[in-house]
Amino acid sequence: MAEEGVFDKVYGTVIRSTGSWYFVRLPDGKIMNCRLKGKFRIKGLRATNPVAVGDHVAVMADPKEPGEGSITEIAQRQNYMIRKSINLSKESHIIASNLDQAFLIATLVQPRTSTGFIDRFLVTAEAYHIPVSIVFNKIDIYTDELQELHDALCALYRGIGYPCYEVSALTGQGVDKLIDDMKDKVTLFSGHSGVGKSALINQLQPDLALRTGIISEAHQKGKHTTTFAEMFPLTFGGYIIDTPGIKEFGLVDFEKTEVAERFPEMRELMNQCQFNNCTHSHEPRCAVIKAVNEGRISQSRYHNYISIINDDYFEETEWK
Ligand SMILES: Nc1nc2c(ncn2[C@@H]2O[C@H](COP(=O)(O)OP(=O)(O)OP(=O)(O)O)[C@@H](O)[C@H]2O)c(=O)[nH]1
Ligand SMILES: [Mg+2]
Ligand SMILES: [Zn+2]
Repeated sequence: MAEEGVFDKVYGTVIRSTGSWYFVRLPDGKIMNCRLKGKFRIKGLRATNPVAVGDHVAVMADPKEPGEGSITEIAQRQNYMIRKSINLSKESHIIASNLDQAFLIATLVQPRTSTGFIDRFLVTAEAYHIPVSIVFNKIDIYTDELQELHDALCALYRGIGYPCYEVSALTGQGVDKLIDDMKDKVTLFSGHSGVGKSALINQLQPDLALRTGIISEAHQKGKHTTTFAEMFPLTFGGYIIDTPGIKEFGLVDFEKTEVAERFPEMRELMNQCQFNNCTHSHEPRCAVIKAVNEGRISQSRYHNYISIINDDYFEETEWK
């Protein structure tokens, strides 16, 4: 008689994916090392990774190999963050799924995070109503000039409704507040390579001892120290997902007319435009253009909006 339960389906959460193997955390806390069984194509979604960290999956244990098994099903995702590479491949990649919130880690130097990058990240998160906070890291190396820029950016994004944090993974400044707001939640850490995602996580939870990189002298950029996404439990409650640095944040299939809905400050005004299919780019009596001219909508946000609807990705060279 077959041992009862051996072939039963168990549900778990993907906590790490290296391409061919997936680590799945089971309800009893044990980790099962799984492969995919069968094809996992989700209708209408072309992504390079069929299964992402955060996915809730059904697994079946391999009766011959203890600790190993296969993923047989993916539960519907509550939400996910996805981006498209802007090189020729134009591949989409699911960064992580089933998130309570995302922290966009940004730095003004070493490396510089542009508002174009920030706004594309925010627009993607808005599609699934994933709350985003912007975490400005490396405040310990600010000059007076950078401090001024920082204050202006925090005022801008807080004004729109995005919380901003000011932290230093090096000195630990501001990290307590992050801990308060991460408790009992699944939080994604994302941003360019070298902004200090892993260093910050080490500050929050030193026993993880994640590998952190060095910033190259020549490019002032990081070198992709973290190479795959991974979810870690936090001793104070909740989970954190560390991810590899992102170079460009390309947007995945979107309708031109939908983009303004993902800019909260534009969303508020759109119904006052003369045309209900207004793209807020050239139309007469456009409430958004009027607000930009009157300084109620920031130039940089509008500039990034236009670059998104024109689908031309470029990094501004100057802060606007
Ligand atoms: N001065 C200063 N340096 C920092 C701070 N946070 C991180 N660093 C340094 O920045 C470098 C990159 O940090 P990482 O934590 O590896 O960056 P990351 O975002 O995880 O990079 P990837 O894994 O490549 O995506 C390391 O040399 C850190 O020591 C900070 O608050 N202040
Ligand atoms: Mg890292
Ligand atoms: Zn308009």
